[in-house]
Amino acid sequence: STGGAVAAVDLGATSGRVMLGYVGRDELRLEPVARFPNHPVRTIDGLHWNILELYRNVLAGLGQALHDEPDLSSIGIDSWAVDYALVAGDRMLGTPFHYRDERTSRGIDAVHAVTGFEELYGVNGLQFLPINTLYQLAAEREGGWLDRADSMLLIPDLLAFWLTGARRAEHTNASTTGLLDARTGRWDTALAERLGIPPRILPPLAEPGTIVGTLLPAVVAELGAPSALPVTAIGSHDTASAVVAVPATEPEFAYISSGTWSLVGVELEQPVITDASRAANFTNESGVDGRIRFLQNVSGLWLLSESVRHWEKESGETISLPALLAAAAEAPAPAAVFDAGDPEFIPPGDMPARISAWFTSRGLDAPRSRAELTRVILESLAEAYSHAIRLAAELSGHPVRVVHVVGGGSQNALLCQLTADRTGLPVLAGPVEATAVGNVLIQARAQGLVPADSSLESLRALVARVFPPTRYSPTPR
Ligand code: ADP
Ligand code: LRH
Repeated sequence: STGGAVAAVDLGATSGRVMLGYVGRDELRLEPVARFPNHPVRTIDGLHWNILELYRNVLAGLGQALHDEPDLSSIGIDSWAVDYALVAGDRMLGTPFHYRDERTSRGIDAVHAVTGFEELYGVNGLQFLPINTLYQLAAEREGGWLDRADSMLLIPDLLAFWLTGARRAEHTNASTTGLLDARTGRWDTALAERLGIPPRILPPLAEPGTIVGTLLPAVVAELGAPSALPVTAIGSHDTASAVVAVPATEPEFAYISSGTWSLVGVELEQPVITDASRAANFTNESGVDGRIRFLQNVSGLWLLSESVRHWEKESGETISLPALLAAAAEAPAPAAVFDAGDPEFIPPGDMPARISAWFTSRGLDAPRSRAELTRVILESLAEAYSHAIRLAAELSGHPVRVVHVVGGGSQNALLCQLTADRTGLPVLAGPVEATAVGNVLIQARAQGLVPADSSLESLRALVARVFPPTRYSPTPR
């Protein structure tokens, strides 16, 4: 093989992994090195990520990766979006909050007291979501935390800082903060100032494919790494990396990046920021190579995983996901679906009760068993996908003839089939680890393991050859 190896760190809200990626002209191979759960922790001041535990697992995984493959040429890091640490000098100010923490509701009032949603959307082009970084930062203002900080580092940028000492804001993830101007791609420092967010805490932007820095001496010693090993900026927003690895072979596709959340949309060259896209609550996030991810965040398998978590806590049993999905496939199709994107389903809690209440409060029959509840979650997600794909095509004028599903949820055959049925379009499922694949590919291109001028289309063709997707056709009616 003429290729080389890179390491991808991919942290999802459900689990994290470190993978080795081997890439050459016609070669693409991923080897899992470490996988670890991501359990948030509630303390007296709210819900947090266990960031040190995650970092410990990342270091252990990278050490293992270097043991397995001493010729590693680069490291790339991605995670879920919007969350951050405040940093003063080398010190992290407190433990990062989880985007599902309740304090965001205070931030929404604080932001909208200064600027209306319409004006905000005109700048950042983002769907209204209570989790967006600017609402979180606005909630920190009262505590005086922002005055103490000299940097706000998004989660992948924080880990890159710990590994290299360099403070950057990778562009794709920065676009989820709400503080980036969607047209210029720069921080809107005037907006930040008006919201009481000191512009000095917004780090210089880094583009995917550029070098963030090389490992600090202490990290080199701990990992047994070569001293010049670089951290390369990739699409550090996990969804941006997942979209890079969609195995599309023709341009008229929609994608669903399916994990804890479902991100449903199309890829565009230019943002769509119109009254209609605002009314439809569509987001324009930055993609790799200057592309726009025009999508809607319609909640996701969180609805199911949080239900399972509740049932397991209540009963003390361990629930098998494959068995539950098999039972859901046998359950009758529900007469009605619920709005999977309703913000009332964002906070953690008794999800089965919340979903049942959605039906009973409208005079509808609630699901009567775990299988029925699972079925109605999947039907509701599929309906939301279908709606979002139709809107994405209408609002952007981008035709859609096939739907690609990538991520952990692409293994859910029932959900893929329901998506094909409700959209009336063929669904192509996989790869499961699309995010890590996209992470690996952008590092590989930066390192010259594939030609430096490889387009996303040629990278996607390689993914399609190596990870042929599973096809689901709409059931004829
Ligand atoms: P994240 O990146 O948000 O952590 P993933 O892409 O890892 O999420 O996807 C996690 C989801 O994948 C789980 O919530 C689960 O619903 C789904 N999943 C994982 N394994 C399977 C499986 N064997 N069959 C069906 N679905 C699965
Ligand atoms: C998916 C994801 C999504 C965001 C959410 C916070 O993991 O990054 O794109 O909306 O997490």
